[in-house]
Amino acid sequence: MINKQEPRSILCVGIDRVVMHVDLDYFFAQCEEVANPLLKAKPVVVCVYSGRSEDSGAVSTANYIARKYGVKSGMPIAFAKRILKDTNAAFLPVNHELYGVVSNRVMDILRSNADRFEQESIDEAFMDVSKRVNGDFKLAEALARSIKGEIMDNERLSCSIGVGPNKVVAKIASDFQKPDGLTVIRPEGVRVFLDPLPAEKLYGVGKKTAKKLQELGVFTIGDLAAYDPGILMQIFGDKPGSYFHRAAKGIDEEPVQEKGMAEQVSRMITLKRDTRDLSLIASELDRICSGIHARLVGEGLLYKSVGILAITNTLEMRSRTKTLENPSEDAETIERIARELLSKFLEEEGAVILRRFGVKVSGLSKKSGQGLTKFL
Ligand code: DCP
Ligand code: CA
Ligand code: CA
Repeated sequence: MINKQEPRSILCVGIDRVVMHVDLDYFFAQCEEVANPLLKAKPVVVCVYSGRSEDSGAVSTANYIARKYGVKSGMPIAFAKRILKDTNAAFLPVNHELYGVVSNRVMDILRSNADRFEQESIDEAFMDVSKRVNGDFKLAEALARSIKGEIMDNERLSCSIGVGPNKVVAKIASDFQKPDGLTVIRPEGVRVFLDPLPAEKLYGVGKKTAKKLQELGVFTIGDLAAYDPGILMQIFGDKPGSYFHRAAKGIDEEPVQEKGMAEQVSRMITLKRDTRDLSLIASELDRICSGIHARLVGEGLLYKSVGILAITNTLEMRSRTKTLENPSEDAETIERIARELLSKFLEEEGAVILRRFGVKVSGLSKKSGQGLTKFL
């Protein structure tokens, strides 16, 4: 039932708040399809190869054809290969550089269509559009269609959009119909929409929390909304308990706002075997650096320092950092400095043997021009 007593929003007096959540469909695999349209007819599986043996590693994502066979993110690659063995499936290694560049362009489109914008991950973002649609959900629906069109025309990518009175509802709505979905939930429809959904659909309810909730007899978001908030607070803590209660009722006043920047970006890997052989580590180093660079490109960031991180076979942590004179954006500099630091480190520490190795960049700043709409 709709609870008319609940306040809709305290942030936007006068007009209803209208929030969109946009999530690109099977993002990494769809980028691969756009780069090579012949893939569209086949199951496509994007893989993170660990390198320990030929097929070891996990599925990053798969297109919807592969998903029909049961392929899922996180599944072992060998398992996906078995499922798809009688098909013409394509197994591709992750290409973070490509996804970062595409994501960046899509985020620019979204930013240019929002009053306020918040990137949530490489393939999703929240947009507050209250002002530009004057609190009107019909206009918001038209805007969402036009955004889907703009992303399709410019990037050949499909996405799913949820529109709601706040972030919690918009996020669940974008996941409701996929791929190429559009789900609009008006304030008066929130409870009817949320109540029957499984509790795990609520942002912040992970597998562990869902299991605990089931033990309490809470299976749906409606069950959660009806549950005694005092007990939820006792079990999960004051803040999470009260969040679960309010979110389940569709109440959420979190503003849409650009997040503070990450302070550093780092990647770490476990080496195939413990070693101090520069050439063995260096081949991994290139891969790590290009992953870091893709993330920087994706977020439009410059870096000022490059460092290496090492965990020795006796599990000690070591690091070395070098700061540049000016902020940089290029990939080669990260690679070159990381190599220099590594070779100097191995030279200086004659006996050290590495078990894990990583690279980090810090001193991050936004590239100028980022965040401006296309019309400025
Ligand atoms: N990803 C990953 N490993 C996971 C989950 C995701 O590498 N376990 C990567 C690949 C995805 C991207 O993040 O393409 C975005 O994740 P999503 O959860 O949004 O999944 P998709 O975009 O692939 O699919 P969907 O169409 O369900 O949104
Ligand atoms: Ca997605
Ligand atoms: Ca996503």
